[in-house]
Amino acid sequence: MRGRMGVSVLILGCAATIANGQCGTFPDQVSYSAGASPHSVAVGDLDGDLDLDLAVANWDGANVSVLMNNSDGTFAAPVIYAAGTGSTAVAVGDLDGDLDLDLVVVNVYANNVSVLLNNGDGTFAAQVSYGTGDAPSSVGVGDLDGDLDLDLAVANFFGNNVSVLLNNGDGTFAAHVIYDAGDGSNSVGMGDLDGDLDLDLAVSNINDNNVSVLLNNGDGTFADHATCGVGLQPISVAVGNLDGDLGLDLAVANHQGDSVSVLLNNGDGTFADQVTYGVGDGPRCVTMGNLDDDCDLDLVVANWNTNNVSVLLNQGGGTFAAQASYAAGACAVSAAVGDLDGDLDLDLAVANGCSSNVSVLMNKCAPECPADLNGDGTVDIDDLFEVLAQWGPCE
Ligand SMILES: [Ca+2]
Ligand SMILES: [Ca+2]
Ligand SMILES: [Ca+2]
Ligand SMILES: [Ca+2]
Repeated sequence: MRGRMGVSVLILGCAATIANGQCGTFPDQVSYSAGASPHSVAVGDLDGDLDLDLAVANWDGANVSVLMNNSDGTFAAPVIYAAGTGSTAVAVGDLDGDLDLDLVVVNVYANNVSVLLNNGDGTFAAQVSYGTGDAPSSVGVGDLDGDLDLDLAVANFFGNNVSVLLNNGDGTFAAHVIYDAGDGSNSVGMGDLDGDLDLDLAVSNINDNNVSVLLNNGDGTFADHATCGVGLQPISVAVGNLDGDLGLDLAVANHQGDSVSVLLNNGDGTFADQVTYGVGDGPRCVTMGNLDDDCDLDLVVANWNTNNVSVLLNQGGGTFAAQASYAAGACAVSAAVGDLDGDLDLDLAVANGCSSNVSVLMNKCAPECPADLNGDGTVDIDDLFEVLAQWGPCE
């Protein structure tokens, strides 16, 4: 969630056509125990065995759970590592440059972030914590100063600002530097918004009903922000190229508005007026991925009050079809996208804040015509042969 850089989101190559119906449906969930009040989930290959594992920040647990993929999209029991009080967000990235993925956890009550370095096998060293602003609530990971290591940007809810923590090159971090954002800064996304090859920041401000855009001066310092109006109580922002032209666009989940705002980049880091789309009740998180394999990015929104996720498929050009909703668990609060079962489409993992688990929803292709078993667009004798070929007791 929250616009993590490509470290945790796997965007697959795409095909020109979709065979036999619409992929990007998620009819079934399987839940896995995670921890006490999961609030954030991130995806990455944590143990280096080429499948995607899960990291879950647990608010009441003050810890982070790691769930290893059994290589088939099922997950082992969680292994829990201590973080700080109010663990509300987690992101993954190779912070110390040793080619494995490390964890950063945001601790809202502790006013810090926990960095947990990977031992190389998907186990993690004890946390090292770094101070942030007041009530940190979201983290983005990316190389902000262009020195080839991954830095951190943290949105501070009560601070009304964003903290930038530059990497010392070894997975330790310099003291944070504060930049003003807006009232109730609660989510940060990263991306090169103005096309000058450095990473900029987008911060949602829940009490101002807007998003602040902070452009990078090229050295990991940031200029004064500009703002863009969005919906009521923006609570999550994600960054990606939604319309396929130059310039990264924004998607914002509006908690009170029960909507997602799409802001298309004018190409220079300024944005066109929002277009809003309805989602479920009380959205808490928006993220992006090419779910239906048609070469553009779709939206996934986790809805707290309706215990589900909304999937909005991109119709091309950054306009979106009406949501389809899929059941998750109680108080769905965070969603992450990745190919969890290795079948080359993107699946969903959802953290459920009022239960102690995560939901995994595998991507399914819904047939346009169920009787067209061989997918050639016609129901005919060849489909009957498909049935005869499978004659006998079902497994
Ligand atoms: Ca793995
Ligand atoms: Ca590492
Ligand atoms: Ca850096
Ligand atoms: Ca830039």
